[in-house]
Amino acid sequence: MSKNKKLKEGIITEKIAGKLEVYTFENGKTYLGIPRGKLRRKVKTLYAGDFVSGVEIDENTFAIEDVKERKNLLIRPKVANASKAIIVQTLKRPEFIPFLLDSLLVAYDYYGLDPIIVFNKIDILNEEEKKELEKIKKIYQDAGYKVYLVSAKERIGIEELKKEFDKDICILAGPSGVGKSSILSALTGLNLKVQEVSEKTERGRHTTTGVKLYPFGKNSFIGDTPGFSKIDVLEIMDEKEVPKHFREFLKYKCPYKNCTHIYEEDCEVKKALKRGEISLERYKSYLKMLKKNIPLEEILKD
Ligand SMILES: Nc1nc2c(ncn2[C@@H]2O[C@H](COP(=O)(O)OP(=O)(O)OP(=O)(O)O)[C@@H](O)[C@H]2O)c(=O)[nH]1
Ligand SMILES: [Mg+2]
Ligand SMILES: [Zn+2]
Repeated sequence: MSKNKKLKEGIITEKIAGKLEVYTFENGKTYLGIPRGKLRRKVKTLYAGDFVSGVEIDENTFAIEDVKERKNLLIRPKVANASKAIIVQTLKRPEFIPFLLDSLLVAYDYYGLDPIIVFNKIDILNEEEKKELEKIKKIYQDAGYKVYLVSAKERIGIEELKKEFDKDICILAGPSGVGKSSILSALTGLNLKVQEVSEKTERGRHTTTGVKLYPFGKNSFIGDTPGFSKIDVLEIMDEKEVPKHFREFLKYKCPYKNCTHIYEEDCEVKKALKRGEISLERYKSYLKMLKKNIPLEEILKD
């Protein structure tokens, strides 16, 4: 690096086919980022969300000299240093899958992100479905999570949701077709690419193909991310970690230090489950995450 050039601070906002986009904080300009050989030997790969420093080579190119140590690196979606995850779901189109939401809540909590739940597309629900969604909302609120019901299309609840994007990097995550890009467009006024959910399968079409961070407010970013429909928490953490990230379990003190809340007698979580204080659906997700093929009746007996 030439000695007379001052290092500039920036952040990787996008990575497409190995090409990095760098946003510089000084002037909010974006460049094609080229990591120096020295840096490439230090860290194998850079991801969206990585804080970097380097020099402007020309109007379009930025040589990346260094990268800050990461606070975290999510696998799904692949993004570094996120502080908050806004998990987007729909009751229908596509159909709500509690197990996926529950797995995401565990995974993001484990990474130290603050997970928030958003149900989008409330404009397409009939009265009965609205009631069903209210019940689901209550389950998650009682478990200890914030839940928003919104419509990106009708701009319902978007202003309230805006207040949640108050950290340096907030990401929108969830299955394909739930409206992550649509919510981002509604929040920012940008016009991102969106696509109809398939009528036949009721699934999204994976319209967003990579993570992209958009500047939002003062030095904060919202990440649009590709949809995904599977996550295995045991690929991320040890099975002993899983119960620590079911927020409603933490309210109960079991007599055993590392209670699995499955096999132990006198388990306070199981007692709460029997009393109806913990949702059966959530507990079913817990067993499934741990790949325990135990029928609920077995747990609830006596
Ligand atoms: N009725 C209704 N449709 C919506 C709403 N939000 C999004 N959509 C539609 O849902 C479809 C999918 O929206 P996207 O924003 O592309 O969904 P996505 O989550 O970004 O999907 P991927 O990029 O594939 O992960 C589009 O046809 C949107 O117009 C909403 O609030 N109401
Ligand atoms: Mg999208
Ligand atoms: Zn227990």
